[in-house]
Amino acid sequence: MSPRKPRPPKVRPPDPDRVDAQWRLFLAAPLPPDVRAVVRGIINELAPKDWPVRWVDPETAHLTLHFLGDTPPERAELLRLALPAVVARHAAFTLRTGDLGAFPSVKRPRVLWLGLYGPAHRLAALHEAVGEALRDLDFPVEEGPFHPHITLGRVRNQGTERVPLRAMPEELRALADPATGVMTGPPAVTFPVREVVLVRSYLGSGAPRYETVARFPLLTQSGQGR
Ligand code: 2AM
Repeated sequence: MSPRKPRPPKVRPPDPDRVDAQWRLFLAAPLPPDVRAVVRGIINELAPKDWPVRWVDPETAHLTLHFLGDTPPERAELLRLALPAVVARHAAFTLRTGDLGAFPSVKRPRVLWLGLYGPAHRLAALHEAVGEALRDLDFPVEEGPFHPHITLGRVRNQGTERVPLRAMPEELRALADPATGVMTGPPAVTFPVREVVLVRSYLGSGAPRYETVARFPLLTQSGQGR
């Protein structure tokens, strides 16, 4: 009998339940149910267009502040210790939902988003302070301008959808007011930003699953940071 040919080792995707697994983390402001309902409404309206877009689950829509990526769990612990004081120095504030748009542009859409209005300086200051704390802890922080938005969907490279990617810019433009070029969103919903959450995301074959691993309250009138 001839010796069996050794099998090549199996390559498995990293198992997020392994004790030494890295945590894929990001920091975000959570959205209340009425804003998630706005997100759901927009997606319900746009999904029948059959664009090559992977729509988000409205239940987990959020406003990303910083994406941290794969992080050893013990480094997440550092964030749990450092961020409460940083975030609590900022007073809670109110934002409102705005118009629709695309990154990097309507001509080359990769991400479809719902914009936000409100005290941009408050949000920018919070984003900057958290970014500085992350840098102090040697976390990678994305440089460049911060464009606060709620992601609605991400464009796939190639879809099996009826409408190909190349038709999207024109169809997006058709949604815009011809005079202003603005893709007007649904009536504005106002919502408070009262906390920043540290979220672990689990990637799989379907939509990512998100788990909030820490909450950092902003300062509220009671002075309790909540
Ligand atoms: P988004 O809010 O613009 O969609 C979790 O993946 C979150 O982190 C997403 O909501 C996503 O941004 C944000 N994010 C930022 N940079 C990312 C990157 N390089 N890879 C994956 N997600 C990123």
